Amino acid sequence: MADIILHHYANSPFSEKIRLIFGYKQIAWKSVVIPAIMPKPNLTALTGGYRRTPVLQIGSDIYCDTALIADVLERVTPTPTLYPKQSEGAARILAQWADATLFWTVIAYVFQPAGMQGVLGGMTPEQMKAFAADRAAFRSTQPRMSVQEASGYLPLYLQRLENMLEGGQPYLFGADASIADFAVYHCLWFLQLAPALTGILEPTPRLREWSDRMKRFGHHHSEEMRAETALEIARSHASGPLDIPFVNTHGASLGDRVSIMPTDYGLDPVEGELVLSTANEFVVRRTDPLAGTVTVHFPRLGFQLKKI
Ligand SMILES: N[C@@H](CCC(=O)N[C@@H](CS)C(=O)NCC(=O)O)C(=O)O
Repeated sequence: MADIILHHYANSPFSEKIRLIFGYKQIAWKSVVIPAIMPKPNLTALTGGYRRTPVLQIGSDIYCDTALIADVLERVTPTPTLYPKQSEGAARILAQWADATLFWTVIAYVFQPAGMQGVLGGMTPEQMKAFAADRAAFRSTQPRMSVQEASGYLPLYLQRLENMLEGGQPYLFGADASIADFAVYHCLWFLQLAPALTGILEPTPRLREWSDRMKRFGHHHSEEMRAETALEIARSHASGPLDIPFVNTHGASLGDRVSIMPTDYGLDPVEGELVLSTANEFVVRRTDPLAGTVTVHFPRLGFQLKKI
């Protein structure tokens, strides 16, 4: 199999979710560091416009969104599993909540003056201005949560998570880690990049211990890769087999030209030829001057497909 390549940057919470899954599953990976703000020409050459972080690449297969990336890593290395049978449904639903609700609450809480130093501390005033402008456009499609609101919500959410650990079990759904642990973890990891704000975790000691336990999975072995090398790999590999049954809920057929984009924020559409639509995945093929012919995969949940 071709190398497993993660396009990411250090301070990205969703990237930390995937880096920690590499640690959990002991998957060796290549690391391509991408810019935190637009433009990201080498990344969008691979995806066709999708700019969110992270993106996974295996040969010329490009996987967008960490919900799908987690499923792909489960296929590549099934053990230890992210989806223990007895809790799979609940774990996936809790993960979806954490990736949306908990994530944006933590973001709103951290981006107050006392927290900003921790997460943006290394930036010059110009870089901070560019970052703020980029993110304002990026999330303009959703209502903005105030620090006051976030300060009220977050203790409640943390207490609910603490309650889940009350029986003394090591992970949210019992003896084994699941996708829910990784989705909740990346939010708390980001919060802890702002030491001035971590007092909010004081009333939840089990959650703090759980977070330390999660951190110990580490990131396993990675090697830096240049973006140009990743593009060369995309150009020189054919995509993997797509022999999964076709599920049509959009009136689009295989071979149609379609556009796919997220439904929440960062609404950059990706156009291509529909080559697969399964119960939980959309796949398009497109050709790019830098990346060659690539196959771009999206999860069905959280994405919108339109026939062009
Ligand atoms: N649902 C997406 C969310 C990804 C996301 O929001 N990532 C943030 C960074 S952690 C992002 O894209 N920020 C803007 C950027 O990096 O350009 C996923 O699970 O991958």
